[in-house]
Amino acid sequence: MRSGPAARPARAPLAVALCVTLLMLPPGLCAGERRRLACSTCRGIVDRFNQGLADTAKKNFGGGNTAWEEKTLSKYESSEIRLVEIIEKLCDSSNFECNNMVEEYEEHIEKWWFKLKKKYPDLFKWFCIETIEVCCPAGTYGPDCLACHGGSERPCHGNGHCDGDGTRGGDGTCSCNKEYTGDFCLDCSNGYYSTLRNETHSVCTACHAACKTCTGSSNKDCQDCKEGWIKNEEAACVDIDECAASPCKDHQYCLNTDGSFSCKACDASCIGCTGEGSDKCKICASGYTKEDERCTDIDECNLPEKVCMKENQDCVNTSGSYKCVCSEGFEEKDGACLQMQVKYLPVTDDE
Ligand SMILES: [Ca+2]
Repeated sequence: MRSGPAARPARAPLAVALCVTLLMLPPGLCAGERRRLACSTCRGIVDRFNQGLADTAKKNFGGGNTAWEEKTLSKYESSEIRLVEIIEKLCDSSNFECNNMVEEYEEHIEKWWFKLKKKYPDLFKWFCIETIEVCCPAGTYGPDCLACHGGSERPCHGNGHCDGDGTRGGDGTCSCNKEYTGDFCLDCSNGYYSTLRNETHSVCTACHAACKTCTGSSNKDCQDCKEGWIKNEEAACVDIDECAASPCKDHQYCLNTDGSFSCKACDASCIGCTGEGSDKCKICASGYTKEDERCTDIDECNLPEKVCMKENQDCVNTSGSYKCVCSEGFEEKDGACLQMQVKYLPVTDDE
């Protein structure tokens, strides 16, 4: 079951909003949208009514089963009190359309409650479709509830959505699911092929990833190859190895993928590379040297020749380089490492 008044027709919510708010628009333009909205409002009301029935049933059938209680309850069951309780909760106070509809047709709801609900237990059908005529039976559309394209039994042959289905709006045309196309959603879209087709049913199945269009499931059944694929000697669509043409930049390596390729950055230790990682460098970047087929960081601080020459200076090795920093207790001043001036902070009471 659909929940609450939010259950609007999926199509054109913006158009609905525009038509509801911009009343200066030509009325003809919005009539269809207004009719869709009216049905969705009515459906929301019936949903809330049924919710109200369930809520009041729970509330009042909790106790024992003495004769007195049964009599009182059965009286409550069809009482005006219960109806009023339910009607009060049919619309959120901010829902103008809903409150309007309930106010306009409250007498009908009362008549159904007191006289007709035994004979017509389906409130949606009685109220929304047959009495105030804002909805249509499923599979039909428009002011006169005509059958959707493909018939009211299985609109759009079960492969799409009928415009205005179940409302007094729309034009009954089909919006097909992505696998299907055509006025009746019987034909297969590009990238799909037919696995079943008879008078009433059509089933389309996805082609192989290599095909743009196809007649079967394998890459040999392609009519046209998708971009990034090419026909081989056996007339099968196979991946193009774009990397063979070296399409990437100097600091990148090429990664071939099915139907495509990508350029990825080389490791920081490389100048040029053939793949991911420091073992795929063409040449090692400065600060790195080849060790066990890998470009490995040079520890400049451990070289026989000292690299940090100044007095009171330490060497710190970094990836691909090194830094010279002043030793602990020394600070840099005018390019030299000088003893730090220790400042004594005034001691406060808090500490
Ligand atoms: Ca490729």
